[in-house]
Amino acid sequence: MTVSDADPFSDEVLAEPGALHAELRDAGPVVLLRRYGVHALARYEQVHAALVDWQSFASGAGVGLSNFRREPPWRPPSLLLETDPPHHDAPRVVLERVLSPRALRGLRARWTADAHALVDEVLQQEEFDAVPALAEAFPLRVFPDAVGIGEQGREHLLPYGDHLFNAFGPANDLVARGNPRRAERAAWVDAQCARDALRPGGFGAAIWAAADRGDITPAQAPLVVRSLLSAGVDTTVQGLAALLHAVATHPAQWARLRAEPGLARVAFDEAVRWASPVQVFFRTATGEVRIGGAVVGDGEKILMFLGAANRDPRRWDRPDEFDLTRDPSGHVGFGMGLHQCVGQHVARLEAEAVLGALLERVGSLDLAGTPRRHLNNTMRAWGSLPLRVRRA
Ligand code: OVV
Repeated sequence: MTVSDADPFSDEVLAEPGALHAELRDAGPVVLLRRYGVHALARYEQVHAALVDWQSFASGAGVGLSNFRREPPWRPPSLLLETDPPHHDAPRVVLERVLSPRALRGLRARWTADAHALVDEVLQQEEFDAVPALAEAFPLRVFPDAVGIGEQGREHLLPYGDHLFNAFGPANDLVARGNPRRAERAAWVDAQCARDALRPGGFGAAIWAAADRGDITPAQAPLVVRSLLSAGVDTTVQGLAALLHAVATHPAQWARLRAEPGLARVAFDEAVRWASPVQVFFRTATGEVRIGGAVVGDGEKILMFLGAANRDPRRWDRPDEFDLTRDPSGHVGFGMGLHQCVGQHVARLEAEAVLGALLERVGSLDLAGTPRRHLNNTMRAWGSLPLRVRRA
């Protein structure tokens, strides 16, 4: 089996992972990362195959580097992300219903109006940093209200998510920096998940209503709410940031969108493919698992490079181009199979609202300075994205 001494979680690789991704894809269908003692998949074919084979590639021992069979998780495991069938299924069905396109219908008009209001505020200036001003501001304006949590303490949401996504990786500096406040932030998040903390009419209340019907137990309900607060903020922030970066650096694609605003949804999915805001997740082998002629032993961790799969030239033509004429469906930026992102309709609705409002108001947009990465062990993120806009 091919072996690599590379560290995918070093600052250098996190900032610019493309070269390592190409190296790992070309090295073979599976590569042993000696530094961490894990097997890595970087080609689309093997990443896709692992994602859809939950029997061989389990999530129940955690989807980070840490193996819950050998060390205790830093927080009670997610009932969605860090479980396998059959335990996974009841919470999944409940959340699928709560976040279904049908259940979201009532939000579209309000979120579109909210996006227009935000974009009008932001466009008071010709230059602004699109990370705080749009990518963070919009999800924070609409999503906590949609879940139904209180106003106090919302500043914990982004750092909680940032630490959570760091904690899927190795215990490096990024994790160490989040550790001092992680208990405080986790306690705040957990408190928001209680029945009494959640306003009627929101996603949180809908989850508790499912517990009242017996679809999940009352003990499961707060953990399902926690999944919304864990997975629903940083991911949409960075999905939006990826989309804004993509259109700001591809003027021809922006012009195409202006001519055909109905392409907004494709633009978001192509941005998720192109940038892969969630770069990696792990699985754990259940028994001996064959991958491309190699055998991975029982209980061993397997690192899936979603971002590398989404740019694998074996699967995509001109993979490094952000191109609205391609069909990005089949990308693994939302995962695939049983655990595929349950919140993707929420993410798409947010992105459509923001991009739609921008397309109505903005003639051209360009980078106004050098964008800055925000390093995270799991997410490919922007910390700053200076934009210059001209109104339509
Ligand atoms: C996909 C994802 C990321 C982070 C947390 C969770 C899910 C969760 O279910 O808590």
